[in-house]
Amino acid sequence: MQKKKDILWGGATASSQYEGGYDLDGKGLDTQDCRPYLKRTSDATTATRLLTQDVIDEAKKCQGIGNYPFRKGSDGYHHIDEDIALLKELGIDIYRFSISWARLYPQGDELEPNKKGIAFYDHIFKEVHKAGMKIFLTMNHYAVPLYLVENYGGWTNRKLVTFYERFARTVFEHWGQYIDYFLPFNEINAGYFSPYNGVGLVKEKDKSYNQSLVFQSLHHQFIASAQTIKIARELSPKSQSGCMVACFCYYPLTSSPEDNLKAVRDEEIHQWFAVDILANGHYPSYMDRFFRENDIHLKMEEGDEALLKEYACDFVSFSYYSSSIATVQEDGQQTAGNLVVSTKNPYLKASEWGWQIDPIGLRIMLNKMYDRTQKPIFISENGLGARDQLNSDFSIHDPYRIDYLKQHFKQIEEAIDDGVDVIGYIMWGVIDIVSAGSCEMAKRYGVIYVDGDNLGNGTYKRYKKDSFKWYHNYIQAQHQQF
Ligand code: BGP
Repeated sequence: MQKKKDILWGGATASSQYEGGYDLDGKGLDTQDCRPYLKRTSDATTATRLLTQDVIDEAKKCQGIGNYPFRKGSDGYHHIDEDIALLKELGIDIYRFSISWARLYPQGDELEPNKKGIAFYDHIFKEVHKAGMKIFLTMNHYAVPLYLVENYGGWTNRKLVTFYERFARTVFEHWGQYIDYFLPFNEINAGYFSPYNGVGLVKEKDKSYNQSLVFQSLHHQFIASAQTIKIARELSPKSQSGCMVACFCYYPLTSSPEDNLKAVRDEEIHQWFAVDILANGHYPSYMDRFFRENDIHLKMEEGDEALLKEYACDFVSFSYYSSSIATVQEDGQQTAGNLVVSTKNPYLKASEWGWQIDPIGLRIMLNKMYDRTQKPIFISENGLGARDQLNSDFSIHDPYRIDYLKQHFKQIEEAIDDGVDVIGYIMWGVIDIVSAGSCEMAKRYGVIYVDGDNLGNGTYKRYKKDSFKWYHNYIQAQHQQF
């Protein structure tokens, strides 16, 4: 008899990719507001991930949206009520969204929050709750207040732990009663593979990243994550705390022992280390060798290890889009951000952005993560980025997205039957948002289409894609089985 389980079905946005209103109601500039749209080039992803001082200086000169897609996002700022009503109609059980740190603390180091920022999110929490959806909160989803980057060096500075704690306390004092699940950070391992996105590290021109700075920044985020869980347990005892990593699901390119060892090491260093620290409460032993071989000497403070141990998270989560290939062969590799990846898997088709479509990889990741942590698992991001077409009758036919979702949902069923304790699934970009990696609206994930382009032009009207009704019916049918 197949093992089945009723899980939560949801959708996600992120403040810097959805809200827009980048300078409204006192919001300060953040790192995402400084990322220019680049004509798609082969290294667009790598290029847009790099924050250098000249990129910041250029961005600060621009007083409007200009060439900065995140400043407009999906113009969510002006469509909140309409979007919440659409999500309610969609029938999702849970809505994942994030808070713009720079909207609550424009500089990041203030003692008191921005009152208009509080009012903005007060409305969102109350309306989502009123619409009957649970809340999965991402406290911080990439965007670091620019002031903290320029005046403190981003997360390289331990002072950010204090500022972050203040931000967390504000969030849980005001909205702890509405929060069902939360993540202190989105894809906390992004601090490794995309330091600009993750830890607000300004890259010196023509200098490779300083690994010590990257891992010291990550350590500060781990401490901030544990402190946030401590605050949440005090102010929002019913909420469940989580950690989240981007999962790469590495396959060895060949059956050679060298490629297999590379796949193990790549998965450890690119994703598992963050899970082992935040879910299991300690630095794993394999990091000792990595730190030694890369001459990394972490500075820890008295009590750090005890804090990580005491405030390990309740559930684990991950984003999954595609599997990757690990190999020691030089020619099989290319870089994206700080990551050396090889993307050619002859057994898989890829999206227009080269992301391989591998539903079985999702089942593999679910099994691996559950075996590793024995903690309940939320799939906090998954979906297909594609160039959807708005027709003259305002229909959008996206059978490719329905097929992608169908295949991945089948593998979630298989994983549950494998014995994995899956809590829920959250579709990324349930409303079209600006793509984080390639900085463009053209890469659409949603079941709800937003009529805007890469440079902020368009009506920003919302239209339901064919996948909207499909996802609605799928969720209803799932719940009816139990
Ligand atoms: C993850 C981010 C999301 C989202 C997703 C899709 O890394 O958490 O913010 O962007 O990737 O990637 P992209 O937007 O580059 O297509």
